[in-house]
Amino acid sequence: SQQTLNFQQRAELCSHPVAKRLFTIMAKKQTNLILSVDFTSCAKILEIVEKIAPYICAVKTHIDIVLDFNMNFISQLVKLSEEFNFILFEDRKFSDIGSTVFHQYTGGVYLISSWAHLVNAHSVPGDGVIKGLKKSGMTDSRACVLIAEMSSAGNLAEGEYTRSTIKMAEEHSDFVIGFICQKKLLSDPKFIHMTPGVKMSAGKDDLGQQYLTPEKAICVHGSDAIIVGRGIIEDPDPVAAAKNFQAAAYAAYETQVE
Ligand code: BMP
Repeated sequence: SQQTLNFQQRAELCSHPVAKRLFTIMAKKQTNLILSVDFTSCAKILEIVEKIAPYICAVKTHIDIVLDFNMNFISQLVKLSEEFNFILFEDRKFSDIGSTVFHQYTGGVYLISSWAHLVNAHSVPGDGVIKGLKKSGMTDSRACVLIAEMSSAGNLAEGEYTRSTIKMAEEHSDFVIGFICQKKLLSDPKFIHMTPGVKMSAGKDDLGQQYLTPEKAICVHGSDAIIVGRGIIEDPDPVAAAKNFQAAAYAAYETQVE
């Protein structure tokens, strides 16, 4: 899966501001590493993000696992994302009818649309889920990636489901900028492929997660960016671990471009 365009060239092709910004960051900071900061305290999240920020293009949150959530925390996270130039990606996995999703996105405690540049959604409800997000997200120039495949054992996102998800993304390319997937799905260089389930060695956890290496995800499967959680946040030296993932993933990307 030779990808001839580099991240900078892909940034130039993109008209969506979030896609453009993300590819620009990846080129400028030389990183296709997304940190999945799955801690449950604001202080721990901010502490690790501040240290690892130079080596990442995006921070992926699970905001609903944070025990002491507050909007001041969000202000600090937004400030870090501006200072260190990375995208805020809330891994909310929206999966309901459009009307419900609109409220989950814009309201409740977390006010996700007010701070998350990028969110993701399952395609299982049909494209109403995208329309619900677009209703607010389009005006704020936010973006979404669709979950076309999953890393977990026995998941149902394959075959016709994945193909229909790709079609849905193409039909909503004014808001959907790419995929959560295990491999490259579309040759259109404007779409970004992000792959979770990545560690330095292949394997699994005891709850169904399955891991690929950065090299396999990018060189063999043709993905663009890796999403790493425990491989970094549970490492005794998370900064060194992040540097290793950044170096491995970026070197893998460099073998794929001219
Ligand atoms: P870890 O690297 O610790 O296994 O974490 C992976 C992260 O990516 C988790 O936050 C999980 O919710 C997310 N994720 C995943 O693992 N597989 C998918 O298919 C989709 C995900 O969003």
